Amino acid sequence: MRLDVVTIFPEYLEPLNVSLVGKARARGRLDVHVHDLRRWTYDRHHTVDDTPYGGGPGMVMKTEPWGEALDEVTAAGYEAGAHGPVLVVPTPSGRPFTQEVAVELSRRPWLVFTPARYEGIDRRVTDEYATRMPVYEVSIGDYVLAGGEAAVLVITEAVARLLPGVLGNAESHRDDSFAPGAMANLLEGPVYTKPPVWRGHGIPDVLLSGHHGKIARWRRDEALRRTARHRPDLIERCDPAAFDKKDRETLSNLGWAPEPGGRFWRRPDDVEE
Ligand code: 6GU
Repeated sequence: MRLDVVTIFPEYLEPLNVSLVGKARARGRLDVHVHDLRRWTYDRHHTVDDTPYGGGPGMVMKTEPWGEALDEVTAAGYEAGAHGPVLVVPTPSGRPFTQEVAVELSRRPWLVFTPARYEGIDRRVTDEYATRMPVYEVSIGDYVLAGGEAAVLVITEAVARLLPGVLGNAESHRDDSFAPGAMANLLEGPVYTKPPVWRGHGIPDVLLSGHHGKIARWRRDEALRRTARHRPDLIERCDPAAFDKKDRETLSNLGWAPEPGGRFWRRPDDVEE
């Protein structure tokens, strides 16, 4: 997979050299190119932004540097043999970046990122490139960052670990909390390793029982408990067919009940814990 990132802070992308993404690069699974947007400015101050039409606070990133940068970066990629580019535009007004989007992006051969600072990029830039390639405008969560660079790191890590031969173990992401179809999209419960007692804290006996069925059931109940507490929306969104008899019993013990229609489970407000 080829990645191009155009940014006014190339040094912000340094973490792409370490850890999992760095290893993916070293193994030749990822070919990363970071470009300084200011290379495509020609005034003394290397201006990349200007005041917004219609007034208002903040600055907007100008069309020309982005246009020239993206033309040159895509041309260089094609010349190097890349094909099928996708433009990934990190923005708080994008659609939510989910595991599903990560899986989709991991199947593309070439991602071009345009992290913006200020109030974002002049709309005409995305409109222009949307005539040439798919455009993904994505947000990594309901909060506002000063720029899209951190989002590029997040997206790249989520995508890189899905590339064949990067994680080492193909099983490793099958039961990711948000993998499509995973454990009915439950959060994962707690995990433990040696020593068996640490500062007086033991581990649940069942994990030492050697009884695989009981262990699997315990893990499932812990996942249900954790999801019900931290992400009740995931429980409500679940197809009830994804819950077996014991799941229903566990949810009921946690204060959840099936709706009359049977389609959704909802936690009554008056239940503790
Ligand atoms: Cl992708 N960019 C910025 N600037 N803020 C964000 C975001 C992206 N996702 C959530 N907040």
